[in-house]
Amino acid sequence: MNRIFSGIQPTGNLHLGNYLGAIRNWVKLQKDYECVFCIVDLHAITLPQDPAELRKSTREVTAAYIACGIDPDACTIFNQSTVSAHTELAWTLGCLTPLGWLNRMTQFKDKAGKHRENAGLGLYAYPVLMAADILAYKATHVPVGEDQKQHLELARDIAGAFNARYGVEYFPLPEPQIFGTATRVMSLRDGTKKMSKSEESDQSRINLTDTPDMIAQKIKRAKTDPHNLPDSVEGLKDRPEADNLLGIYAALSDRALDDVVAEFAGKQFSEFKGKLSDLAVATLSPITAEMNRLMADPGAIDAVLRRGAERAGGMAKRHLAEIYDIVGFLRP
Ligand code: AQP
Repeated sequence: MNRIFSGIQPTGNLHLGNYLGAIRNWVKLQKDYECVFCIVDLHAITLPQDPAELRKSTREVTAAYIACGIDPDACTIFNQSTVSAHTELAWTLGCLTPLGWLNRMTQFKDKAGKHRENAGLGLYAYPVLMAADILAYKATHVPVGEDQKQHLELARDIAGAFNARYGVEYFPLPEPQIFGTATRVMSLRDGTKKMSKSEESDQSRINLTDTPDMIAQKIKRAKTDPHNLPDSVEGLKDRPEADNLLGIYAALSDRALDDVVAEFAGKQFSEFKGKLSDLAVATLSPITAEMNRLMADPGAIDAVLRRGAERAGGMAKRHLAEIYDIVGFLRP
């Protein structure tokens, strides 16, 4: 059976982008694939994190996975730091990753900003750890949002470099799976910027923990432009905010973008925003309620993670032993 690996960083509130670009797709895939879903806490510390918040977010992301419909009995759910094979394999893979490949990664450039010299080695090496996450399970498919496409291409290159260096066909080349109309949900304050957990303004995103009132307020205040809504998808060109809001509507209602554009053609933003708000609340409220219920019992969440760590750890350890044999490490 084909195997999926994917993960989310416990770096703050999960938002609509994480839901539409990632988790919602995982829910649909779980019946057709063997699934390994990780809470990537090692990636989280590539930027400074408060330890107590990191622990809380790790449980919160776990609760979100389950509340969105991931079945913890059928899928493996665990936090990355509990399986040491990720960091061990990252070293082996790092030794065959040319710096030139890493220098091309746009996420590093974005996150390191102008202070590149002060950025940590971890932030720079992040894509190698991500390759190790995927390859430790010999995953064949990786469902992600559009923003992770470049990292995934690098993971494929690294898998190919390992196979070529050792003359083996050990790693499958993992296929990216980028689905739907909301592969890149943009900020509500600026339609040219990705909706992100680490963006300072909470008004820029809809969090999975927001109340219906908060969702409605954020959509009401979302940036727009002075025109009415267009009557064709081509009319969304150079109108990033309209494009984003209509794209969110299409994704939430599981409809094609042109269908949604036709429905709201010529309408004012205010009317459309009311409908979008109702749809977002109807979709997210049951998830928020279930997350709150799950978060009230941290012991049960930890039990899911413990079970997941055992399963994931067993699989990754077996693969790591095979990899070490290929590399030529003596295991006396
Ligand atoms: N805006 C988005 N639209 C669509 N998909 C998105 N994803 C993230 N943002 C969007 C997808 O969510 C998964 C998990 O992402 P992550 O937590 O590993 O980190 P990220 O991509 O860096 O997300 P953030 O919110 O921007 O986190 P911070 O601010 O901490 O860096 C991935 O599949 C991603 O594609």
